[in-house]
Amino acid sequence: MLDTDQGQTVRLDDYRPTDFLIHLVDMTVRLFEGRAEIETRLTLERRTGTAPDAPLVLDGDELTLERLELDGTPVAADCYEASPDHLTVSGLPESGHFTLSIGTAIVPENNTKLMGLYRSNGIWCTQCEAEGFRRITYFLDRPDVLATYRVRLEADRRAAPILLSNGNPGETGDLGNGRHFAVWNDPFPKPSYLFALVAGALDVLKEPFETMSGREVELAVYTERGMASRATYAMDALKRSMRWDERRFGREYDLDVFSIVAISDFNMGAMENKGLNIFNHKYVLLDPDVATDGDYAGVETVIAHEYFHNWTGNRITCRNWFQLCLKEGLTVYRDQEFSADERSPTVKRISSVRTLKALQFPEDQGPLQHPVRPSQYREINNFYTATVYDKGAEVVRMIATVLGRDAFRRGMDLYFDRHDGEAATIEDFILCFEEAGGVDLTQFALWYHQAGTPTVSVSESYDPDTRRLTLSLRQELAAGAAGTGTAPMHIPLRFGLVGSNGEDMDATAEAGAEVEGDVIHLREPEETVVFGGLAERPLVSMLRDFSAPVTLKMDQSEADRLALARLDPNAFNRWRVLTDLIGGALQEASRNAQSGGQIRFDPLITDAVIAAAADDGFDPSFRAQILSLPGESEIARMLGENVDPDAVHTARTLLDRTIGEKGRTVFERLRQEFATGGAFSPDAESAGRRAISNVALDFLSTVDGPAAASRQYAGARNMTDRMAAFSILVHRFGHEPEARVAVSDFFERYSTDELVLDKWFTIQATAPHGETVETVNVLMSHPAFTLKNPNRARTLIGAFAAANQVAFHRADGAGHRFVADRLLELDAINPQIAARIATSFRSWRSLEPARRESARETLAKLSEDKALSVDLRDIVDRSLR
Ligand code: B3K
Ligand code: ZN
Repeated sequence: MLDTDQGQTVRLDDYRPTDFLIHLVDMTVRLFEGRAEIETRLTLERRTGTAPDAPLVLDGDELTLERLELDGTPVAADCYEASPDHLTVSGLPESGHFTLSIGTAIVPENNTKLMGLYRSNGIWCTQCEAEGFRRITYFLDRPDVLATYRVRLEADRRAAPILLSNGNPGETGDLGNGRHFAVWNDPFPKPSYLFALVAGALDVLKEPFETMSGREVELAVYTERGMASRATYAMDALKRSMRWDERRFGREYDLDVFSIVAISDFNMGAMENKGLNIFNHKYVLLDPDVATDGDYAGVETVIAHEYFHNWTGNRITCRNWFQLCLKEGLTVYRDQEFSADERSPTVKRISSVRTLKALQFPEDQGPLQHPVRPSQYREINNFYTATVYDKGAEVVRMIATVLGRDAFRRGMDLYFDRHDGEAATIEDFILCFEEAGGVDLTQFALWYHQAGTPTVSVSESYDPDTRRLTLSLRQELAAGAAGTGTAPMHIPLRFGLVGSNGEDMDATAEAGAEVEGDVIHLREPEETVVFGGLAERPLVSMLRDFSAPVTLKMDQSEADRLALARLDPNAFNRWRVLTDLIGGALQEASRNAQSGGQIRFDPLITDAVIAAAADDGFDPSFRAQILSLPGESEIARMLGENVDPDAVHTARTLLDRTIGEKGRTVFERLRQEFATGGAFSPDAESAGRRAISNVALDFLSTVDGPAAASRQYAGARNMTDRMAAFSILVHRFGHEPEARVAVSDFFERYSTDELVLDKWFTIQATAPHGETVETVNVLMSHPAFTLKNPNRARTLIGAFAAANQVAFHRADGAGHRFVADRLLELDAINPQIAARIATSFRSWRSLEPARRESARETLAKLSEDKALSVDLRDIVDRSLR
């Protein structure tokens, strides 16, 4: 029996199907102030081959049983046992269908974990993934139990005029006493984690959508009162997502209605419940006055992601939670492809790779390392990680690279055909691509099973006499915390050989590793490839579009890299090569700052960055990416050991100033050309113009001081420009009066808008000074702050720990202790959020000795606390491992 209640380890090898099948779930939920009564009538059947006397063991979590009937008759006391965690029923029929009616009662108002049924600003709502349904009723709460649902909701009409659940709407009516009811039927068998209900006084934006086969669907976005006008972009993104999935993957929507509900207290971004997606309101509500371009892009991505789950996750779900990447990695891949098509593919790829490197690489290279498909866990909620999501998406992308676009699509079609209505596995998924592409993916599948970031080293030699280029390739995978294997992987390396005219040269692979079009398939620990017929020595452009999630080590001269930065026809690689050069320079500068040495930056590198920014041949959004230099955490990750965040900060600040000084005229021109004045439009091109104008302002401020940022702050006509200026003022000029004025002005302007206040907290929490520890401590007592709201906790404490290296790792340990104390407070309220924030300690071993010791002590002290939740203990103990 799978059981995580006590936090024991759950193992993939222990998986076995349930003894019973659940065919139909017929629920009645009666909502009252301070109480919810749930009656669940399950139609069950013993699975063929199961022992005739095997009891039914249902999962619960903090439940009390109020009533239990078998086929309409109360179950005798000696035939069942009920505890908060389990309901065990024996003496059940050996064969045929039978019904079990279970009564439970809960208090949604007291549910601060926000798992199961809870209330947010008066609205009843649910979150069941991964194991929240068992907090509502006793159930076989695991993803391989698929049932159809009929749900009847009853509530006071004034408190909850809107009553929603999964599927299609059924009967509605009056119950007298001011109460009413609504019935919902979901014909698609689904696991319990996709169950949802919402009840409350909500506003709605509705629009029709005609699917590709001509079916009418009613789309609805529900918001808290007065907020529906902020849902228009979300609605637009939803329609574009639906159309795109039809076009790109042939996937059509399948119910009569599709609803999104925006909620203010939510543990994550959003949830793909069948036909009734529930969202953190941050990913629905937008308005140019309160939302930045980043917020618009985020809404588009999350709306698409949750919608795409309807096929990858819901119609085909996961056999067990070890298969989480089957839905998450694949759905991230799909949403990335959508955004690439809707916006600029290169810029989208750059931003996905930045995310991967910022979040997944440190995870893969530290104590929280685990394979894309883990084989054991203590708390499944701690496995909704960058590895499962983002590296999972990279693995799917590599399958597409290995197969090519057409065969990949055939593989997806086969997957949808073959597994629709099933709970599938990674093996099922891979097999579809092996069949569709006629390829053997046995070695490739190691990407799912081996943790860690492989290093690929490349050296080159060109022989002008034979006109041959030899590439020597080596792959290495270090043994890491996960203890998975280190066997050589199948690594697809997209490449180009660039001539001095800036065009890719035609070359024939004459010997060595398999080369297919522009992809080298590296399979052995060491391989060479020989290319012939090259009239001149080419510039080797390797790992184009980041075709594999590896660390690339190129034995390439600075001159070649700088030439590639100018010439490479692959724009992604132009960005990468420049970023690598800058990254190298920042590492050296940080080491020098740490040892008291002199810091100087190679002018060839800084000039190359400025030249790329000035190049009108590129989109503004691409140029803004070039100018977004590696951040302090990224530099720390590249350094890998003995990190002193103060030294990193010094180096980074000096680089900004150096580029600001040298690039001054370029930045002034960019400001003139791209500073936006007209009406706000959220499209990618306009966003790109704002991005480059604001990054130019940032560089200019390093030289000219805060005046221009202050002016932009005061006169801004949209939140993107205002936030950019606000961030410059607080982060670069925190001790100047201009910053203090902006901090109080910002609060006054937006004091009634939670989502904007989140930005106010984050900007202050991420100010890179040691004193920010004290500032954040003071902000904890601000009337607008509460640990109970996950967004607030994340934007103050979470942002401080994740994005403020200098203060979080303050030399005297105050940052570590402050976060640890907050984690304990938060753990008592909402363990999932506490565990998530605690992952910021994950790279503690790479700190310099004094800070490392402070982090270790802090973690060790946390670990001694007997009262830690399973969630937080799991992260703390693994981090110490
Ligand atoms: N599937 C949800 C995440 C659930 C997290 C549970 N701890 C949202 C998503 O990935 O689409
Ligand atoms: Zn997802």
